[in-house]
Amino acid sequence: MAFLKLCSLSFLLSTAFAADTYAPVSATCASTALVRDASGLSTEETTWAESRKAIADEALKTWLAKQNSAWADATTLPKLALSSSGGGYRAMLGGAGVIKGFDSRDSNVSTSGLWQALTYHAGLSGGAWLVSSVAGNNWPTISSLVTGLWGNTLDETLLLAEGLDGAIDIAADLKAKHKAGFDTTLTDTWGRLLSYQILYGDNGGVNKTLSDIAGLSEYTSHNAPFPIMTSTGVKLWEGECKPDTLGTQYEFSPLEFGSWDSGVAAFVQTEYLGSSLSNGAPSGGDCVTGYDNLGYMFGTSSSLFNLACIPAEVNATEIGTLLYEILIKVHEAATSDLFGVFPNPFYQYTASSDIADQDTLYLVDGAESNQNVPLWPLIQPARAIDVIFANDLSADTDFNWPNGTGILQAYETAMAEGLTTMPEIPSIETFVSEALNTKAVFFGCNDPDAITIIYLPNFSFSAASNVSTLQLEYEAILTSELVANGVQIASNGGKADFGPCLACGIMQKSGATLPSECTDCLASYCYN
Ligand SMILES: *[C@@H]1O[C@H](CO)[C@@H](O)[C@H](O)[C@H]1NC(C)=O
Ligand SMILES: *[C@@H]1O[C@H](CO)[C@@H](O)[C@H](O)[C@H]1NC(C)=O
Ligand SMILES: *[C@@H]1O[C@H](CO)[C@@H](O)[C@H](O)[C@H]1NC(C)=O
Ligand SMILES: *[C@@H]1O[C@H](CO)[C@@H](O)[C@H](O)[C@H]1NC(C)=O
Ligand SMILES: *[C@@H]1O[C@H](CO)[C@@H](O)[C@H](O)[C@H]1NC(C)=O
Ligand SMILES: CC(=O)N[C@H]1CO[C@H](CO)[C@@H](O)[C@@H]1O
Repeated sequence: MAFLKLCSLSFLLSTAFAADTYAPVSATCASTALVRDASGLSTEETTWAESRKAIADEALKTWLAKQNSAWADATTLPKLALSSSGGGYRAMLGGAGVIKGFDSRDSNVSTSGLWQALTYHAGLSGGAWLVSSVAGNNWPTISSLVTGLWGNTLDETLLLAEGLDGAIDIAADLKAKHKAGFDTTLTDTWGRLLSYQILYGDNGGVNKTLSDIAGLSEYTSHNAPFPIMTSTGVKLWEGECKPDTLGTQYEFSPLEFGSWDSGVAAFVQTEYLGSSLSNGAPSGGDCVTGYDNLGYMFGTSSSLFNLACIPAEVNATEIGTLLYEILIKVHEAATSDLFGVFPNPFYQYTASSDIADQDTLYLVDGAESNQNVPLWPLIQPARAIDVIFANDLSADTDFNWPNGTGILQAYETAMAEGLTTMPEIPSIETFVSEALNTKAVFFGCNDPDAITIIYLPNFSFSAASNVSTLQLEYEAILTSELVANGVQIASNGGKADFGPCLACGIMQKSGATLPSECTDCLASYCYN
């Protein structure tokens, strides 16, 4: 009897705890400027990235020396980044395999050690789940995530992840956010459910925020790459429900949320998202913290509900019905349910001409602008990145393989906006006819002004890795197989020349004199 009472008491307490931690809370504003123009990097990011690069350089030197002793004395080392594409769990797990194949703590293939040499890691949609699971859990190895978390949590469908109790807790979370005066949408429900699979911690890591990552030990010791997620803006106020290929691209990191694109061209401190601001200053005294719940942020990066445009149509899908069953406990269906909503931090902000009149921003999956490989944050000149590993696990073709669309769109948008850091990317026809989507290919080797993109597409080296984006249930064995296949994607199927040639491709961007062995291999790996 007493035991039962204790149980129900602790259940009630944990429910109350969950609700309290999901709702944003009032907090004193930072004394520093909350909003700034997108005229360069923030001081915090600049300082952090410099410290990170120094550590990454040492790791890169170690890796290079293993490829060719000629690199032992390399001095000018390029800045490296990884981009993890969207594509649901297929992308999360295949992308995880690529991290594993790069991580010297976790594999012993030709590319092992490159994870330690990265300064940035961007992810979108399924890739944002990956970035969040890795960074939000303080950068454990992929193997430990598979055994400690994903192997169990992906085994059940998302819809049943926590059974009825989970749904009750989630409704309580949403109600608390609603009661605190914030709109709640399907993205809240989606992010909360996914969090049980992606984050460690009570109630699906409910108390984790994106800005908290800046306080984790691996971050403060500059031991891991800087995490960024992307999302696309929708001008709902103009009657738009889906963005086009030039939709505003937002990025969010532990430090900042905003966009480089003209019309927004500003960033706000992530920790204070949700605050009521006008022209960059608090308009109501106090600020708000906790709006940047990590699940809500990766939920926003993977929020596709707007594709149906109408709540009733979303409710007619299997996942939509489940999410609405929870959301309807909070409020009646509304069009804003189909978006990740954010009180506009750039309200009345001079630089943000396209959105300065709006009190709310509506954000959706980063791939809705067609850039399923998140390159946009990484090709910004301010970040001065030299080499990007672009891991493409898109399902472009009828059989769920990539066909180059994601990186070609990044190139076309970069051209349209005058960004010359993006190397030339060939047409889809060329991608397919020259099978560029089935193996590692280097783009931009011979263009000194452009970044070199090391394209690492999905290929079924050891598993049928073209699992549908809509598959929401992964048996533990499939999870392991997709990760193992990702290791093969990282190392180009274990081809013997890959490590040494990758070293040539990377070092070519530093302007170093290349050893003679590089000539032939670059001719075979470089597209242009
Ligand atoms: C990695 O593999 C190489 C070659 O197979 C071997 O010489 C080396 O000892 C291995 N390193 C580790 C850490 O297992
Ligand atoms: C979240 O809660 C756990 C206990 O469940 C605690 O250990 C951790 O420090 C909390 N994290 C944050 C960021 O508040
Ligand atoms: C969703 O559909 C179900 C079944 O048709 C219906 O009972 C429910 O009221 C709908 N919910 C919303 C929010 O439209
Ligand atoms: C390439 O992928 C896009 C979707 O991303 C698709 O619309 C197009 O039909 C595909 N083309 C080929 C030739 O596979
Ligand atoms: C995976 O690809 C193979 C060969 O390209 C194809 O036969 C199969 O139908 C695809 N599976 C899915 C789920 O798309
Ligand atoms: C685009 C594409 O289909 N790429 C390849 C992915 O891997 C499978 C299996 O090896 C190939 O059949 C596809 O051609």
